Amino acid sequence: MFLDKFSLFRPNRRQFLQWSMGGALGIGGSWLAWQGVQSHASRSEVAIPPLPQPISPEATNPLIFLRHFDYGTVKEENGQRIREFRAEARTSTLQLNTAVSQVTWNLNGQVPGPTLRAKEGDRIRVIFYNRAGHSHSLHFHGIHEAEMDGIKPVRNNSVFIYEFNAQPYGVHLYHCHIAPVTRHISKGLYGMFIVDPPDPRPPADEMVLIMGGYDTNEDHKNELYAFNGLPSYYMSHPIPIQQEQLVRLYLLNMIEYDLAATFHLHANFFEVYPTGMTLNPSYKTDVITMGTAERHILEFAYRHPGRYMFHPHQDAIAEAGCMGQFEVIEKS
Ligand SMILES: [Cu+2]
Repeated sequence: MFLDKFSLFRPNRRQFLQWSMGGALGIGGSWLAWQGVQSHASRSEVAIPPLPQPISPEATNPLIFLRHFDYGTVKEENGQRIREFRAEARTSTLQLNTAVSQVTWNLNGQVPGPTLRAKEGDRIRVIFYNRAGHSHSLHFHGIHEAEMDGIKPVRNNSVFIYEFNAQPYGVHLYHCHIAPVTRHISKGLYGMFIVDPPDPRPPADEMVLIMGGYDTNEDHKNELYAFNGLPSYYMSHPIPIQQEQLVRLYLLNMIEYDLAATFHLHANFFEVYPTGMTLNPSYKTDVITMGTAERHILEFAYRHPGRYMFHPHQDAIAEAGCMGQFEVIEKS
């Protein structure tokens, strides 16, 4: 469905806030929607240490982004459950560190875009507004009809509504598919799309890590790298997790220009669920190699308290910003 002019589908103020802030309002909406997917009781079995204070509440904060899942607005139409998401392509400047800022093409003002989440079989509707200044699109991985494949440009100031069934279950992604795709992805227009299996996975501390690269001088190479948008952020702001708590990590490699990136976890081993498309792990390791757009579920728990790093084992990539730490809090 194509709506030629943005003015034909101008959101009201509340809708705009819901999809643009992604922060306080978005989290509230997501929490309500979550209850349709997983019972309250099972979630309460999971120990998640509080985040350090003070912390900015925006979804652009990597510590908030990490555990923030957007379940959309649930609607019933003709007896079918629909999850409706609102996404706006924008152009905005992101301060990568004290010295470097980058003009990003992004979704809802954040890099990566919001993590969209649904259950297998849900009908997904993504109302995509392009207000970025030039053409973009949203191409979802998964199974859908050709006209919903997101390779057609959506012009500036127009709207396209992507609608399809969420299938199959797994860790998927979305990204802009306008040429040159390498540039549109590396400038920030991508995010994760999680499709949960019909029977939920066991309770765990669930989080998202997306590896990305920034070509800051347009030389078709990456000068900086990041987990969840900001270089080295989790080095200075370690992710608190609890000792012996099962962590379920949804991991995606969105680094362009480099053929592959590895992911290594210190002082531990993780179970691998390839593309998140299995209910049982395939193998156990402590380094995994991923091409661009490859993604997996990793599960692990830490036996000992303390700080443990994670990073690609291509150390040049790690040292240019793709590096972080878990802070394992002693179980009380
Ligand atoms: Cu684009």
